[in-house]
Amino acid sequence: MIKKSVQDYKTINLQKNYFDIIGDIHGCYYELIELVEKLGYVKYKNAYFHKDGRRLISVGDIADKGYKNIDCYNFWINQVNYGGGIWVYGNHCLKFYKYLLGNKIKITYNISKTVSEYMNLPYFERISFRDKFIKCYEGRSHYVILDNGKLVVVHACLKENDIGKFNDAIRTRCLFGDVVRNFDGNNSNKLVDWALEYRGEPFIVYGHNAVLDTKIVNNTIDVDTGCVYGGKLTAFRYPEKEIVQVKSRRVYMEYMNSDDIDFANS
Ligand SMILES: [Mn+2]
Repeated sequence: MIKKSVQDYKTINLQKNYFDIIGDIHGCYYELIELVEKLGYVKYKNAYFHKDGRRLISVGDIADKGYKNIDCYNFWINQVNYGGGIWVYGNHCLKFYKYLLGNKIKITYNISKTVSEYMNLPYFERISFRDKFIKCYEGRSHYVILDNGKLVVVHACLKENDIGKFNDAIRTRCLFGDVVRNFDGNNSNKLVDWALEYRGEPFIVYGHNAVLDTKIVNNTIDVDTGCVYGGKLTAFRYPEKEIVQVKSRRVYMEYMNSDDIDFANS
C-alpha cells in the first residue's frame, strides 16, 4: 500500500508567473540540459536559475526508458529543493516511488534501467538518494494550479470539472489519462483525447501521450513530443505561449504504440 503521504493538488500563487513547462523526459538527460540552457537558465550551485525569475516545471515522467534516469531525477529534486522548480506526478514517477518504499512492483523493461542505475549507486549514495527522492516526491502533487487559476499543469489529463477537486477518478486521470477499455478484442486500453472536449477557461499543460508536434487545442497543450523515441524535448513558455524544443540525440527506445508515429524523422 502507498502511504497517504502524497499530495492531491496544490494551488501555488507567486508574484511572478513566468514558467517553462517541460514535457516527458524519460531519462533524456543530455537533451534536458540542452533545453534548459537554450531557455536561458544558468547553473548556480545545485540548481538552474533564470535572470528573469522564470521557473521550470516538469509534467512528470522524468525517468525510465532512457539511459540517464537517476541524473534526471537528481536534476528535478535539486530544482525543486533549491531552484524554485515545480514537478507534478507522472505514472512512471509513482512506480519508482512505490519501488523505493519497498512495495512489490512489476519490474518491467521500462523501469528496469532506472532500478539498475539505482542499484549500481555506491551504497551511501543509494541510501541518500532514496531518502531525498521520497521526501521530495511526497511534497509534490498530482496537479498544480498557478497564476491565480489561469494555468494548470498535470501529467496526463484534467477535465474542466476536476479543477480544484480531487478523488480516485481524478487521480487516475491525472496519472494515466482518460482511459477507457478497448472492446475491440485486442485487450488494450484506449486513451480518449479529452482535450477535444475541454471547454475550461484555465490553460492546461500536460504530457503523457507522445505526439509528433505540439498544438494548442481548446486551451490545452500536450508537450510530450517523444524525445525518448527519437523525437524532441519540448518546453512551453508561459505566459508567452511559445514553444522551445531540442531534437533528441538518438532513439533510446522504439515507439511501439499502434499509431506508429515516426518520431526519429520529425
Ligand atoms: Mn506517463
